[in-house]
Order: sequence, then structure tokens, then C-alpha cells
Amino acid sequence: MSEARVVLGLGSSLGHRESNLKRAINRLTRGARPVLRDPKLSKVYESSALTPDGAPDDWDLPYLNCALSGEPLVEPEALLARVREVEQALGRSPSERWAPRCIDIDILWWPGRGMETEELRIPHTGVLDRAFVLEPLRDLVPEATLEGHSFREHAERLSGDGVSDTVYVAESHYRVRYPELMGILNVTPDSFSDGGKHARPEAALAHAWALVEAGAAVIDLGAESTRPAGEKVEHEKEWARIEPVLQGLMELKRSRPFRVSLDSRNPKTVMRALDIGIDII
Ligand code: PH2
Ligand code: MG
Ligand code: MG
Repeated sequence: MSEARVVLGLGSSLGHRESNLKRAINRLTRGARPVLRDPKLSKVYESSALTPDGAPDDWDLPYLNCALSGEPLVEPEALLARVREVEQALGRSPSERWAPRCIDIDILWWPGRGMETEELRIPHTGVLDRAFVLEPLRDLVPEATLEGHSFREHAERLSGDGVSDTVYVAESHYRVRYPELMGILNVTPDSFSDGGKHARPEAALAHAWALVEAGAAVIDLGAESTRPAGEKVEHEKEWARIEPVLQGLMELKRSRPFRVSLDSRNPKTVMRALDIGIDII
């Protein structure tokens, strides 16, 4: 039988919110000291800040929230200690209650480990009346019950009352959930890995298409191999290789969303490519 899973709630309203969530998730689940095994992530939601009465206007910064579940590798007190360490490592500074924060990590739900001490309350305060907590929780443990109803039912009740502004944000979800993939497109005769394969523009574009189909968010175009003793390519020659492929990539971008990165050490090439429309240098 598998151990009960714990559910953490994560929120961020300061800095690069998606990066903050992603970094917290990585620290909790990977690396030197993971505290959760077999992690699952809810959707990522945005909502306006819940602030105390009389809070300054500049506290009114929208939050991204999500929930993370996993098999706990430590006891509740040790999990709380690790959570605080991660908050600190990501730059959380002691501040007033409910002030904006770069990261907040709360232990929301842990079947069989309900408790109420000075330090720790499980289930976490307010899980049933805050949509930004309840909706992520519902994504992960819809059938778990609290106060006689499942989280699915509680979430339906809250969204039914029409006051919640918590919305799923697909772009943020993907950015938190997945690292982006970059596909490499070498239009060189002599690269290590694929030298010569895509020397013709049509072949290069077919390969770019396949990379985008396979999930590449960025296509990195280069026309000069930087391998040791590789051929040095001057601007005119480099541009003759780059230009037709770059034009073709612009066409491709009409039907598929991806960004184009240019891998070049030559300012002239960069300037001309900027005119056509690259996203990353
Ligand atoms: N967390 C707070 C205070 N207010 N508002 C939203 N929308 N989301 C939060 O996670 C949140 C909040 C304190 O932890
Ligand atoms: Mg909180
Ligand atoms: Mg907290």
C-alpha cells in the first residue's frame, strides 16, 4: 500500500512568478534534498490578492497559485522546516502578514496527519473558502473529503457563488510545468552532429518543421560550426546560408507558434537577421 500523499499550496505575487513557482517545485522534488516523491502538479491559476482590510494599495498584486502533491519523505515538522528553507532560498523576507511575497508554500492537506499546533495547522486555514487554494487542491485530490463534502463539491460551491476571480492560465501552467525545448538547426556543411544534412534550405525547413511538431518552443539557427578547427565563415557566406532558411521560418511561424534564435558571432549577420525578425540572439 502506498503512503498517504501530502498536498502543498504554492503562491507568488512578486518577481517572476512562474520562475518562483518552478524553482520552489524543483527544490522540493529534486536535487540534493527532495521532500516529495512522485510529484504531481495542479493547474496554475491567477487571482487578485486577498489582502487584509486597510492594506496598502500596492499590495494589490495578482497571485499565481498552484498545488503540488507527493509521497512525503519526511515528517510534518521536517517538511515545514524544509518549506521555510526553500522560501528563504528563493528570497522570501520576513514581512507583514499577507504582504506580497515572491513565494509562499503552505502544507494544505495530509490525510492521517491532521494537527493543530502553534506552528502548523493541517488542513491549512481557509482551504474551503479560498478559491485560489481550493481549485488547485481539487485538481489533485478531487474525491478527498473535508467537512462532509469532497473538494470537487466544495470547489463547485465556491465557483457557483460567482465571487471568485481565480482563473486557469494555460501559458503560465506550461511555463511552470515544463522546461522549454530548443531545437538546433545547423545549416553548415561541417557540424559535429548533423553537418551537411540541412545544407539545402528545403531540407533545413523540413527539419525545423519536424522539431516544432515534436515540441520545440525555440528553433536555434546557425550557419557556422564552432567545433575545434571548424571552418571560419565570413558574413557573406554565412548570410547566404541563413537568409533563405530564416525567410522560410517566418513563413512557418504563421501556422505554428515558436520563436527563432540566431546563433551567430557576426554583428552584420545579427543586424540583417533582426530586420527579418528573430526573437533571440
Ligand atoms: N496568499 C496570501 C494572501 N493573499 N491572495 C491570493 N490570490 N493568493 C494567495 O496565495 C494569497 C493571497 C498569504 O499567503
Ligand atoms: Mg499562504
Ligand atoms: Mg505560508
